[in-house]
Amino acid sequence: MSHKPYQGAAGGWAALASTAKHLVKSENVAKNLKNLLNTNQDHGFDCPGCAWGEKEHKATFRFCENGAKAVNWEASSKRVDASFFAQHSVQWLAKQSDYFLEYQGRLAEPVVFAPGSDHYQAISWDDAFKLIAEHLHQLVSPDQAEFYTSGRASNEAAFLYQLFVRRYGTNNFPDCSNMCHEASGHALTASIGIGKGTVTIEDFELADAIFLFGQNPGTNHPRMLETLAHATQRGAKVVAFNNLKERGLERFANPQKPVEMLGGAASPTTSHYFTPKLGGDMAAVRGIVKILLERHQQALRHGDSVFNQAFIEQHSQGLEAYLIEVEQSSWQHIEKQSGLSQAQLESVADIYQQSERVIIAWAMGITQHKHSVATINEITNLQLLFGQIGKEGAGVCPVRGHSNVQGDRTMGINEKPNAAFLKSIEDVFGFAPPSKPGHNVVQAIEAMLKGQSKVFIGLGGNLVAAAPDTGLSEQALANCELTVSIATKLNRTHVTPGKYSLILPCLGRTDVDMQAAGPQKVTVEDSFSMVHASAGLVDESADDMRSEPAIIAGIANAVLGASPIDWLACVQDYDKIRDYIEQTIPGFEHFNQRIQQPGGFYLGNSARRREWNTATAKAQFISHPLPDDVLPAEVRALSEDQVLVLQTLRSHDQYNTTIYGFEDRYRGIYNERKVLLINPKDIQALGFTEGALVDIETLWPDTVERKVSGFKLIAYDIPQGNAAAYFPEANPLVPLASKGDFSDTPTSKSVAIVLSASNQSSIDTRSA
Ligand SMILES: Nc1nc2c(c(=O)[nH]1)N[C@H]1C(S)=C(S)[C@@H](COP(=O)(O)OP(=O)(O)OC[C@H]3O[C@@H](n4cnc5c(=O)[nH]c(N)nc54)[C@H](O)[C@@H]3O)O[C@H]1N2
Ligand SMILES: Nc1nc2c(c(=O)[nH]1)N[C@H]1C(S)=C(S)[C@@H](COP(=O)(O)OP(=O)(O)OC[C@H]3O[C@@H](n4cnc5c(=O)[nH]c(N)nc54)[C@H](O)[C@@H]3O)O[C@H]1N2
Ligand SMILES: [Mo]
Repeated sequence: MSHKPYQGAAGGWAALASTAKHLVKSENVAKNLKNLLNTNQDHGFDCPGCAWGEKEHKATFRFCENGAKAVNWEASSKRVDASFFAQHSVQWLAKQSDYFLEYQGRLAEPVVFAPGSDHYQAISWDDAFKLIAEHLHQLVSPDQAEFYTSGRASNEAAFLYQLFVRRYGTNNFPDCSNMCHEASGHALTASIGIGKGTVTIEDFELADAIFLFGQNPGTNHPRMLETLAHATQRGAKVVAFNNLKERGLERFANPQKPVEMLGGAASPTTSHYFTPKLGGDMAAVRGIVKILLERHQQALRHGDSVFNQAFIEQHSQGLEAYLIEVEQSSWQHIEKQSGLSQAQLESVADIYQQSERVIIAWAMGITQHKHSVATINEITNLQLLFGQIGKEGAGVCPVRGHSNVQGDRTMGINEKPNAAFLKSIEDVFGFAPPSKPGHNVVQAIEAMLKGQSKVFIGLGGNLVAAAPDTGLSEQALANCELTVSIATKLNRTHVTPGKYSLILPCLGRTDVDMQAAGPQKVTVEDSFSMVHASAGLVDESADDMRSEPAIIAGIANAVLGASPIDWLACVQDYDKIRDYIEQTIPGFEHFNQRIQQPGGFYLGNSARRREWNTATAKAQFISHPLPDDVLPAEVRALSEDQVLVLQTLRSHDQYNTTIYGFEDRYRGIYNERKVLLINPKDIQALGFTEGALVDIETLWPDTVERKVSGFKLIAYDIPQGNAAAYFPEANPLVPLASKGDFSDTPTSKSVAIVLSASNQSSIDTRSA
């Protein structure tokens, strides 16, 4: 049976049992236990799982079930070397599932794919670097190369990488954050002058209310559950807005507290739960503000106020235009788009108004829509009305994904670098970096599709599987003259090579990184702007892997030579890279000293200090009209009546494109990934039965057929008209051209689909 509703709390015994299972599966039990004990502690490594922070890096056990999976996955004892590739052709590998590819073990030596053979073959590091240099030198312009980054890269690797790429001459930095929190960065920069969250982990202990929009912490940020359970225990209100009923947002038993587990007690993680329609959150917030505005206007008549007038006057601009927009939004529009009633939103407004300190957090349910930037501006407007930014226990909190995605941006992985950053590079390194904006993910794929970009280099990640329109993304890479992947595990991108292709195996967060000056540490930044050191423990010296900084330095040295930057010298001792970072990026003063502190140091946040780095030095109320519809008009125009809006999300057993297994325990889905979660009334209305297999097709105004086949219908507690399927299986359905306003983020949480009966079996070659 593939669907069996889960009755337990999130966490608990099942989480421990699952952790044990993953320990055994990686065939490395002793080594892994040692690793887990060192995760996120003073002298261990930063968890390669999510970007949640830690209050104090002191407790004995600082890992969660899914962090354990991430550690185990990396510390596999299995190996993918040249003999593996001699056995398996690229064509054969391309037919295997994502699960199969990653489970072959750690990439162990550099390999090259070249015309004349369908197999990757061994190549020396020097020859690999030379091949890259030849290709990059051949390009007519540096803008014909794309330099992708995934958010696991350390600060040191990311800084060196951007320095190399800018010295080479382009700002083509497509990165995972273009598909992730781009809208948060854009919207917050416009609203409050800094593109990061304003809260610290301590603020969660002080908040009277925590609002969570479009986030599934039970799976994706499990360490946050403890924070939430603790908040509800001390009487704070935790209000979730989620399109689905997610178990981790209801109850939590802490697997690290045996007493709680023996007693079978589970703490509630939320006090209130609302299930808006996909893309309906902006309307929901608009409704809350509309209610509070009416209360405010009433209060004014009695010489009182509901909004924080003093804050608004001293710190903000743009209120009037915004309030006109709010007044013009009709209740009919708000209720229809949000799927929530005025009465429900009244109850939320009550909680908001009664709370002295409010945090609003969000993740992909907010950022992967067409109107994501507008939604985040709207959330920020609400916080500004009440002065809920820049005081303890309050603020805005985009909960980041990859463990160092925020740090990578701080280090300059940014296709649109600001002038101050570029000036700093010029001052420190004595060359003028390019200022013309480069490509983001969607633009990079488009440029490769057109044959304009010819070289792709990926510092981690799995672009082909993570990007929208899988068929087009595969074509884009196949069009390239050279594709290069710096990676730990085999994935779909590696088996979609360009004419030439290199796989360069690198060390991960959990590995010992030995350089001339001894074992090295790296640094990362979490969602709360805390920067701390991380040092791995697993000795991989038996294999021919190199660290990310060493690989980048090798490439840079081959392409640019040793002047004006002596790349190879930089990696002998990463203190040197950190000295460069200190000289270039504000906030990193005494970098090498400060990372000695347990738990690291706080980078600071201007908005938290109520310094608004906007053009007028004020926080901005930014007004957008509510979209008429979450789908663009030209898409609606295509549809008959039976269109559903689809979101693509993560199961409990995956890390992005890495599939650990086939259990989505909290959602009660087992042994199956090709599923479509759908309201039982929709199943009936569309003439299907539960468990039936369907083909799913996208509605989009072009001639490309976007279709996946043999997905099983699962009746689920989800609003009518909405559906959900797993990423990356559903990525072929997301049109490349369907992207967020201002952010260009693929709209992975709002895809218009229609269903038809399938004659395919649910098992295809890629999913077993
Ligand atoms: N174990 C594990 N941890 C991870 C990851 C992983 O894959 N596995 N990925 C990492 C990364 S890179 C990221 S970005 C984060 C992702 O963390 P999340 O954002 O939690 O990831 P998703 O699975 O995309 O979940 C989106 C959630 O939002 C809800 N949702 C979707 N659309 C809407 C909407 O329109 N409105 C509302 N209110 N809710 C909506 C969905 O029901 C779902 O609960 O996690 C990070 N941590
Ligand atoms: N439809 C749909 N698409 C989405 C999303 C969605 O919700 N729906 N989410 C989007 C989001 S939020 C994100 S962040 C992207 C993720 O996009 P990516 O970051 O590109 O994808 P990952 O799956 O995290 O990358 C996994 C690969 O990274 C490599 N790797 C792992 N650890 C390391 C390391 O330490 N160093 C190096 N060099 N390589 C390493 C391994 O080879 C592994 O195969 O996907 C996006 N795509
Ligand atoms: Mo992400």
